[in-house]
Amino acid sequence: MRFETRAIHVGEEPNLKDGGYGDVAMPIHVASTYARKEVDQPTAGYEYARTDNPTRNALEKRLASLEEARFGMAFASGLAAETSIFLALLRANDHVIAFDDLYGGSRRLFSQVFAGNFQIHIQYVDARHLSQIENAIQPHTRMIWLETPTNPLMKLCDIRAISELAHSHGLIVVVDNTFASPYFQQPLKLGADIVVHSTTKYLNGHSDSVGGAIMVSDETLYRKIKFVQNAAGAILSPFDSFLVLRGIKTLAVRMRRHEQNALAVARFLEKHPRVKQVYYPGLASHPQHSLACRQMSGFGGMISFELDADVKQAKKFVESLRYFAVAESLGGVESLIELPALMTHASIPRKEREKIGLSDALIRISVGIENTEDLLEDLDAALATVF
Ligand code: P1T
Repeated sequence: MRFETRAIHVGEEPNLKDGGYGDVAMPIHVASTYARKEVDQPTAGYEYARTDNPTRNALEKRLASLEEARFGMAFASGLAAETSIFLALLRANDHVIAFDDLYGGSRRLFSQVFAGNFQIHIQYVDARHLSQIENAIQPHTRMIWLETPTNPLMKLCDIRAISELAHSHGLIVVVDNTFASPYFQQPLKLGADIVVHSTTKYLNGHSDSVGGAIMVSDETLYRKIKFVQNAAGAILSPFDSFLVLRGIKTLAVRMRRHEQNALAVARFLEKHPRVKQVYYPGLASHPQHSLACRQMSGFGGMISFELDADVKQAKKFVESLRYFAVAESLGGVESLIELPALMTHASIPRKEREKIGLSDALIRISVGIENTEDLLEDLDAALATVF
């Protein structure tokens, strides 16, 4: 099965035997527990819904198939998935090398919870440069944590080269693949060990569910993380599992349309005289455009940019738009816009933001799948209002 077919069928095959009804959509199994005929023999393998639930298991099978992984696990949020990786694989005094441009909530979790309370040492480096990762490796280093493209500055890192370096030192490579989605990038195939997603974004795609996912092929890693999924219990609910199963069916068509609109918006912005800088890996002007062409099969729907303006004017611009809601999050069918320094990345200290080039006036767009002309006209009109 190719990607589009797996996205519709895997995990949701109609059951036409054993008294099955032949449902073409997976039922939402709501039971919290499962009755047994015999005390020590769970019926049909299910015991308690934190451990396993048929609706969540169906989604987990599909999630694995999208990244061509052997195993998938669904969590209550992207950050719950990230937390489960740390709990499963790291101990006090371990050292983690992380890309310095990450979702603000991930940096907050790493710096304020795991470094702050659990003595896990996090070192942020510019992972665009392999030498920076190489120089950061220490005897206690266990893991390299990457986003590519990054949130919000759309920087890329070379997953294959970093994985080769990491494995020569016995390190685990984690890639947060939320921005690209498995439709445009499959990190496990490039050598990464673990893929993590916020399913809140493209995988669900409709801004109506918060969730997270982990995909792995190594069985030892799977067993450790699966143990924590049950032991710590940050699982995705049956209803949210249903929503994500449903959302994924249209992932391929949505991603192509997100990209088509994003390319049009990026080109429009790049040509506008009051736009200083556009960060989109699909533009030839992006410094890592050739890496994007090599590593990704498409460039996605996320763009960030700088107006030739101060924060006040940037705020006025985003508040003047008609179709772009001013909101955190991304990856839904509707276009969203925000100022990362004041919203999604406000928890990162200003000095740290400045170090990575995240200015107060940076604007980030999650380009939706609306009509392209409507979006361009809206942006044009808002720019005219400000300037
Ligand atoms: O929100 P949650 O489902 O817990 O996912 C966290 C997360 C993880 N990784 C990336 C790359 C993300 O972008 C996010 C969440 N990001 C936003 C809410 C945002 O607006 O950037």
